[in-house]
Amino acid sequence: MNAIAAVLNQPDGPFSIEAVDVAQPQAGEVRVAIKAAGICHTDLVVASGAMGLQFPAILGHEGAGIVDAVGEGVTGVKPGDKVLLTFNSCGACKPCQRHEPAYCSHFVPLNMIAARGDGSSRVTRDGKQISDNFFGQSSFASLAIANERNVLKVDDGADLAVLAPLGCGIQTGVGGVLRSLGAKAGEALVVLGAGAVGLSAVLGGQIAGCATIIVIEPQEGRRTLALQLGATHVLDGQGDMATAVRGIIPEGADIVIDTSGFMPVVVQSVNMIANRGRIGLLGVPGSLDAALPVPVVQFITQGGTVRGIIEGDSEPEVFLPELTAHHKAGRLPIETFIKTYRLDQINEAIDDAHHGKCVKAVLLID
Ligand code: CXF
Ligand code: ZN
Repeated sequence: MNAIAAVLNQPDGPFSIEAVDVAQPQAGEVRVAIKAAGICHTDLVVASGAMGLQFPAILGHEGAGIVDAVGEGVTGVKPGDKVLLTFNSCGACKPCQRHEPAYCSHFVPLNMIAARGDGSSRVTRDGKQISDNFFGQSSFASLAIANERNVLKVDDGADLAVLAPLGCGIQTGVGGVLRSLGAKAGEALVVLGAGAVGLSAVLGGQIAGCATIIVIEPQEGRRTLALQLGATHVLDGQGDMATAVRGIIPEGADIVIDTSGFMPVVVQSVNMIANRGRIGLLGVPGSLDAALPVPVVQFITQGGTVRGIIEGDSEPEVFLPELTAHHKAGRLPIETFIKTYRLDQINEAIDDAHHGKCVKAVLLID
């Protein structure tokens, strides 16, 4: 046994800390000694088994650590390098060639399944395979196998406990506003939901210079955080939100970004936008049947846009360095909403997240 991992043995857990063996990296792979790993809502959705996860499994897709070994042909990183891990992509399909790896034609099998096409796993427990390769990492473990494409070298002085969530939640929120929806100075932004992704969207709005940033969020503590991070107005989500938004910005919002997946509020977004307004959907609803009815004539008249967003349209090798630079310059104070736990406190961290006691939980591994 050369590692410990938070192993999920059955749907919805609990996770149990167990000794495992993590193989040497193969060609193109990078083995990383994980030091920190954020917990993202997607980990919990997949943990439920709803996406067909094979148990036992190791999840985690906001890992950060130190390169321990590299496989044949890897030239971008070397043992000892500090790295952030992010989503995986094939690099060969049309979206990847267009520098849109978040829309890789193989995104689902490479990220959401915790398996490899050939049925192999790099992690075993008592000689039996454990599902790994979740988002090309499975980083709720002290050692993880990633790929050269989904690791990014950072400065030796980087604080991995703070930067780990850049690899998914933070780039999704900031990138959703800056990259996917192209926020510009002076625009009016509405953010639905003030979890880690929503608060990151607020920070994206700040970076863009949005004149108005309205956050709609039922939890008071999160509304307070949103105001501290740059929201100009907050609403609690009760009643007609489109009327409330137009009470603040009569012409409507240039951008509405949904991070909540909570359809009773999301459906109101079509009445919140100004002419040529853009609606971005990135919060995943609880049901596959969730739908957004668009009043077509009104939408045509408005010249509105509605689009889905994955990972904030990130091209990790370009956007993650931009985000680390924003953090270094004080424009991305994400530590204000990160709470750290030891890996063996993973179940407590998830419980805290469910009960609104933390916004972004990050697990630390010695
Ligand atoms: C996910 C959200 C659901 C679609 C795929 C990407 N993002 C990360 O957690
Ligand atoms: Zn995620």
